[in-house]
Amino acid sequence: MPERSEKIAVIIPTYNEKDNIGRIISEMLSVLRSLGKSPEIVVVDDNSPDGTASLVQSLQSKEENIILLKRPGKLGLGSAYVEGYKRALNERVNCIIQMDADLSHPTNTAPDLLAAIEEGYDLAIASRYIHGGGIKSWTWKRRIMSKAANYLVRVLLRTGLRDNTSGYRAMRAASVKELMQYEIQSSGFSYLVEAAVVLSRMKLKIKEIPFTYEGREIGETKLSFIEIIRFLATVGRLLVFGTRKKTILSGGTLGRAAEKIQIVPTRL
Ligand SMILES: Nc1nc2c(ncn2[C@@H]2O[C@H](COP(=O)(O)OP(=O)(O)O)[C@@H](O)[C@H]2O)c(=O)[nH]1
Ligand SMILES: [Mg+2]
Repeated sequence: MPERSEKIAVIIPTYNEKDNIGRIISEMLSVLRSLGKSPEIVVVDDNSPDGTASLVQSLQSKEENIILLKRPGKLGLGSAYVEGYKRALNERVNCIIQMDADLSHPTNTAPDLLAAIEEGYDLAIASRYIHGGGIKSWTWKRRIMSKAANYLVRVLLRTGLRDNTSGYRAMRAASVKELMQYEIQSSGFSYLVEAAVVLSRMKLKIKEIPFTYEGREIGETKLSFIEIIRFLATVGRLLVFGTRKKTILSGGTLGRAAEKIQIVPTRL
Protein backbone atom coordinates (compact mmCIF):
# COMPACT_ATOMS: atom_id res chain seq x y z
CA MET A 1 0.00 0.00 0.00
CA PRO A 2 1.58 3.31 -0.96
CA GLU A 3 1.92 5.79 1.90
CA ARG A 4 -0.26 8.86 1.58
CA SER A 5 2.09 11.81 1.41
CA GLU A 6 0.18 13.82 4.01
CA LYS A 7 3.10 15.49 5.72
CA ILE A 8 5.32 17.12 3.19
CA ALA A 9 8.45 19.21 3.35
CA VAL A 10 9.33 21.55 0.51
CA ILE A 11 13.03 22.29 0.44
CA ILE A 12 14.01 25.55 -1.19
CA PRO A 13 17.71 26.42 -1.29
CA THR A 14 18.34 30.13 -1.63
CA TYR A 15 21.17 32.41 -2.51
CA ASN A 16 20.08 35.99 -3.24
CA GLU A 17 16.41 35.26 -3.82
CA LYS A 18 14.89 38.12 -1.82
CA ASP A 19 12.56 39.10 -4.67
CA ASN A 20 11.35 35.55 -5.35
CA ILE A 21 11.17 33.72 -2.04
CA GLY A 22 7.98 35.33 -0.70
CA ARG A 23 5.99 34.45 -3.80
CA ILE A 24 7.21 30.88 -4.14
CA ILE A 25 6.47 30.15 -0.45
CA SER A 26 2.95 31.56 -0.56
CA GLU A 27 2.11 29.85 -3.88
CA MET A 28 3.45 26.51 -2.70
CA LEU A 29 1.60 26.69 0.64
CA SER A 30 -1.67 27.44 -1.08
CA VAL A 31 -1.26 24.73 -3.77
CA LEU A 32 -0.41 22.06 -1.18
CA ARG A 33 -3.05 23.14 1.32
CA SER A 34 -5.69 23.04 -1.38
CA LEU A 35 -4.78 19.35 -1.73
CA GLY A 36 -5.37 18.85 2.02
CA LYS A 37 -1.66 18.49 2.78
CA SER A 38 0.25 19.88 5.69
CA PRO A 39 3.42 21.35 4.21
CA GLU A 40 6.56 22.52 5.98
CA ILE A 41 8.63 24.90 3.91
CA VAL A 42 12.35 24.47 4.59
CA VAL A 43 14.42 27.36 3.24
CA VAL A 44 18.17 26.74 3.28
CA ASP A 45 19.89 30.09 2.95
CA ASP A 46 23.62 30.61 2.66
CA ASN A 47 23.85 34.03 4.27
CA SER A 48 22.63 35.69 1.07
CA PRO A 49 24.06 39.22 0.85
CA ASP A 50 20.68 40.54 -0.38
CA GLY A 51 19.02 39.71 2.94
CA THR A 52 16.88 36.74 1.80
CA ALA A 53 17.08 35.29 5.33
CA SER A 54 15.67 38.44 7.00
CA LEU A 55 12.77 38.39 4.57
CA VAL A 56 12.07 34.75 5.40
CA GLN A 57 12.23 35.60 9.11
CA SER A 58 9.61 38.27 8.62
CA LEU A 59 7.38 35.72 6.85
CA GLN A 60 7.85 33.32 9.77
CA SER A 61 6.04 35.75 12.07
CA LYS A 62 2.93 35.42 9.88
CA GLU A 63 3.20 31.76 8.95
CA GLU A 64 4.28 29.04 11.34
CA ASN A 65 5.12 26.35 8.79
CA ILE A 66 8.29 27.97 7.54
CA ILE A 67 11.64 26.65 8.74
CA LEU A 68 14.75 28.67 7.98
CA LEU A 69 18.15 27.00 8.02
CA LYS A 70 20.83 29.65 8.00
CA ARG A 71 24.32 28.72 6.95
CA PRO A 72 27.36 30.95 7.35
CA GLY A 73 28.27 31.33 3.67
CA LYS A 74 27.80 29.96 0.16
CA LEU A 75 28.35 26.24 0.70
CA GLY A 76 26.72 24.98 -2.48
CA LEU A 77 23.37 23.80 -3.76
CA GLY A 78 23.97 20.09 -3.06
CA SER A 79 24.98 20.56 0.53
CA ALA A 80 21.92 22.81 0.98
CA TYR A 81 19.65 19.95 -0.20
CA VAL A 82 21.33 17.56 2.25
CA GLU A 83 20.85 20.02 5.11
CA GLY A 84 17.21 20.35 4.11
CA TYR A 85 16.71 16.56 3.86
CA LYS A 86 18.09 16.05 7.37
CA ARG A 87 15.75 18.63 8.81
CA ALA A 88 12.76 17.31 6.88
CA LEU A 89 13.42 13.76 8.06
CA ASN A 90 13.65 15.04 11.64
CA GLU A 91 10.21 16.53 11.12
CA ARG A 92 9.03 13.00 10.23
CA VAL A 93 7.54 13.95 6.88
CA ASN A 94 6.40 11.26 4.41
CA CYS A 95 7.48 13.08 1.32
CA ILE A 96 10.04 15.70 0.33
CA ILE A 97 9.71 18.09 -2.59
CA GLN A 98 12.74 20.11 -3.67
CA MET A 99 12.56 23.11 -5.94
CA ASP A 100 14.30 26.35 -6.93
CA ALA A 101 13.26 29.63 -5.37
CA ASP A 102 13.28 31.55 -8.65
CA LEU A 103 9.74 30.60 -9.86
CA SER A 104 11.16 28.58 -12.73
CA HIS A 105 9.54 25.47 -11.28
CA PRO A 106 5.77 26.04 -11.62
CA THR A 107 3.87 25.25 -8.44
CA ASN A 108 1.03 23.70 -10.45
CA THR A 109 3.29 20.73 -11.27
CA ALA A 110 3.56 19.85 -7.55
CA PRO A 111 0.17 18.05 -7.43
CA ASP A 112 1.29 15.76 -10.29
CA LEU A 113 4.55 14.97 -8.49
CA LEU A 114 2.64 14.13 -5.31
CA ALA A 115 0.07 12.08 -7.19
CA ALA A 116 2.93 9.92 -8.54
CA ILE A 117 4.23 9.33 -4.98
CA GLU A 118 0.71 8.44 -3.84
CA GLU A 119 0.37 6.05 -6.77
CA GLY A 120 3.36 4.16 -5.39
CA TYR A 121 6.36 5.77 -7.08
CA ASP A 122 9.37 6.48 -4.85
CA LEU A 123 10.69 9.35 -6.90
CA ALA A 124 8.96 11.76 -9.27
CA ILE A 125 11.13 14.07 -11.36
CA ALA A 126 9.68 17.10 -13.09
CA SER A 127 11.12 16.70 -16.57
CA ARG A 128 11.71 19.13 -19.41
CA TYR A 129 12.81 16.39 -21.76
CA ILE A 130 9.82 14.10 -22.07
CA HIS A 131 6.72 14.55 -24.22
CA GLY A 132 4.75 17.52 -22.90
CA GLY A 133 7.75 19.13 -21.21
CA GLY A 134 9.70 22.16 -22.35
CA ILE A 135 11.67 25.29 -21.61
CA LYS A 136 10.59 28.91 -21.86
CA SER A 137 12.99 31.80 -22.21
CA TRP A 138 16.42 30.25 -22.01
CA THR A 139 19.24 31.38 -24.25
CA TRP A 140 20.30 28.88 -26.94
CA LYS A 141 23.63 28.53 -25.12
CA ARG A 142 21.93 27.44 -21.90
CA ARG A 143 19.63 25.07 -23.83
CA ILE A 144 22.57 23.39 -25.55
CA MET A 145 24.48 23.06 -22.28
CA SER A 146 21.53 21.46 -20.52
CA LYS A 147 20.80 19.09 -23.43
CA ALA A 148 24.46 18.08 -23.70
CA ALA A 149 24.73 17.49 -19.94
CA ASN A 150 21.66 15.29 -19.99
CA TYR A 151 22.83 13.38 -23.03
CA LEU A 152 26.22 12.69 -21.37
CA VAL A 153 24.66 11.48 -18.14
CA ARG A 154 22.04 9.36 -19.85
CA VAL A 155 24.41 7.69 -22.28
CA LEU A 156 27.52 7.33 -20.14
CA LEU A 157 25.96 6.71 -16.76
CA ARG A 158 22.83 4.93 -17.99
CA THR A 159 20.36 6.47 -15.58
CA GLY A 160 17.43 5.78 -17.88
CA LEU A 161 16.20 9.30 -17.08
CA ARG A 162 15.55 12.01 -19.65
CA ASP A 163 16.03 14.91 -17.20
CA ASN A 164 18.93 14.20 -14.89
CA THR A 165 19.63 17.80 -13.98
CA SER A 166 16.14 18.89 -12.97
CA GLY A 167 16.09 20.30 -9.45
CA TYR A 168 12.33 19.84 -9.17
CA ARG A 169 11.72 16.45 -7.59
CA ALA A 170 9.46 14.70 -5.09
CA MET A 171 10.79 11.76 -3.10
CA ARG A 172 9.35 9.38 -0.58
CA ALA A 173 11.07 9.96 2.78
CA ALA A 174 12.30 6.35 2.91
CA SER A 175 14.07 6.86 -0.43
CA VAL A 176 15.72 10.04 0.84
CA LYS A 177 16.98 8.11 3.89
CA GLU A 178 18.42 5.48 1.59
CA LEU A 179 19.96 8.11 -0.69
CA MET A 180 21.73 9.58 2.30
CA GLN A 181 23.43 6.26 2.98
CA TYR A 182 25.44 6.79 -0.20
CA GLU A 183 28.67 8.65 -0.48
CA ILE A 184 27.91 11.73 -2.55
CA GLN A 185 30.92 13.95 -3.05
CA SER A 186 29.34 16.82 -5.00
CA SER A 187 28.32 19.76 -2.86
CA GLY A 188 27.25 22.10 -5.68
CA PHE A 189 25.01 21.80 -8.74
CA SER A 190 26.57 18.43 -9.64
CA TYR A 191 24.81 17.00 -6.61
CA LEU A 192 21.67 16.77 -8.75
CA VAL A 193 23.43 14.55 -11.27
CA GLU A 194 25.22 12.45 -8.67
CA ALA A 195 21.96 11.93 -6.78
CA ALA A 196 20.17 11.06 -10.06
CA VAL A 197 22.79 8.39 -10.75
CA VAL A 198 22.55 6.96 -7.21
CA LEU A 199 18.73 7.03 -7.25
CA SER A 200 18.61 5.32 -10.64
CA ARG A 201 20.79 2.52 -9.22
CA MET A 202 18.67 2.04 -6.12
CA LYS A 203 15.70 -0.25 -6.61
CA LEU A 204 13.15 2.53 -6.90
CA LYS A 205 10.01 3.15 -8.88
CA ILE A 206 10.72 6.38 -10.75
CA LYS A 207 8.40 8.50 -12.86
CA GLU A 208 9.16 11.59 -14.90
CA ILE A 209 6.39 14.17 -15.07
CA PRO A 210 6.41 16.74 -17.88
CA PHE A 211 6.66 20.42 -17.02
CA THR A 212 7.60 23.65 -18.71
CA TYR A 213 10.61 25.30 -17.14
CA GLU A 214 9.70 28.96 -16.85
CA GLY A 215 13.13 30.60 -16.75
CA ARG A 216 14.05 33.04 -14.06
CA GLU A 217 12.66 36.60 -14.38
CA ILE A 218 14.23 38.15 -11.29
CA GLY A 219 17.81 37.75 -10.08
CA GLU A 220 20.67 35.86 -11.64
CA THR A 221 21.54 32.23 -12.13
CA LYS A 222 24.16 30.86 -9.74
CA LEU A 223 25.32 28.27 -12.23
CA SER A 224 28.92 29.32 -12.79
CA PHE A 225 31.64 28.14 -15.15
CA ILE A 226 33.34 26.32 -12.29
CA GLU A 227 30.13 24.34 -11.67
CA ILE A 228 30.24 23.19 -15.31
CA ILE A 229 33.83 21.97 -14.89
CA ARG A 230 32.78 20.22 -11.67
CA PHE A 231 29.93 18.57 -13.55
CA LEU A 232 32.35 17.10 -16.11
CA ALA A 233 34.66 15.91 -13.32
CA THR A 234 31.69 14.32 -11.54
CA VAL A 235 30.62 12.43 -14.67
CA GLY A 236 34.21 11.18 -15.09
CA ARG A 237 34.50 10.13 -11.45
CA LEU A 238 31.15 8.29 -11.51
CA LEU A 239 32.13 6.58 -14.74
CA VAL A 240 35.42 5.32 -13.30
CA PHE A 241 34.55 4.70 -9.65
CA GLY A 242 30.76 4.25 -9.74
CA THR A 243 28.57 4.82 -6.69
CA ARG A 244 29.00 3.32 -3.25
CA LYS A 245 27.43 3.34 0.15
CA LYS A 246 29.13 5.14 3.02
CA THR A 247 31.42 2.97 5.06
CA ILE A 248 32.08 3.40 8.75
CA LEU A 249 35.14 5.39 7.73
CA SER A 250 33.30 7.76 5.41
CA GLY A 251 30.43 8.82 7.67
CA GLY A 252 29.97 9.96 11.25
CA THR A 253 32.67 11.05 13.67
CA LEU A 254 35.12 8.41 12.55
CA GLY A 255 34.62 9.44 8.96
CA ARG A 256 35.16 13.10 9.71
CA ALA A 257 38.35 12.21 11.57
CA ALA A 258 39.44 10.09 8.60
CA GLU A 259 38.81 13.01 6.21
CA LYS A 260 41.34 15.03 8.17
CA ILE A 261 44.08 12.45 7.64
CA GLN A 262 46.18 13.67 4.76
CA ILE A 263 48.37 11.48 2.68
CA VAL A 264 51.66 13.24 2.25
CA PRO A 265 53.66 12.08 -0.76
CA THR A 266 57.15 10.90 0.11
CA ARG A 267 59.91 12.56 -1.81
CA LEU A 268 62.49 10.10 -3.03
N1 LIG B 1 21.65 27.64 -0.20
C1 LIG B 1 22.12 27.73 -1.44
N2 LIG B 1 21.29 27.87 -2.49
C2 LIG B 1 21.83 27.96 -3.73
C3 LIG B 1 23.22 27.91 -3.97
N3 LIG B 1 23.42 28.02 -5.31
C4 LIG B 1 22.20 28.14 -5.87
N4 LIG B 1 21.24 28.12 -4.93
C5 LIG B 1 19.77 28.16 -5.10
O1 LIG B 1 19.45 27.01 -5.84
C6 LIG B 1 18.43 27.26 -6.76
C7 LIG B 1 18.94 26.97 -8.18
O2 LIG B 1 19.86 27.96 -8.57
P1 LIG B 1 19.66 28.82 -9.89
O3 LIG B 1 20.55 29.99 -9.83
O4 LIG B 1 18.22 29.11 -10.08
O5 LIG B 1 20.20 27.82 -10.99
P2 LIG B 1 19.60 27.53 -12.44
O6 LIG B 1 18.16 27.29 -12.28
O7 LIG B 1 20.35 26.32 -12.90
O8 LIG B 1 19.92 28.74 -13.24
C8 LIG B 1 17.99 28.71 -6.53
O9 LIG B 1 16.92 28.73 -5.63
C9 LIG B 1 19.26 29.33 -5.92
O10 LIG B 1 18.98 30.45 -5.11
C10 LIG B 1 24.09 27.78 -2.84
O11 LIG B 1 25.31 27.73 -2.94
N5 LIG B 1 23.48 27.68 -1.61
MG1 LIG C 1 16.73 28.35 -11.31
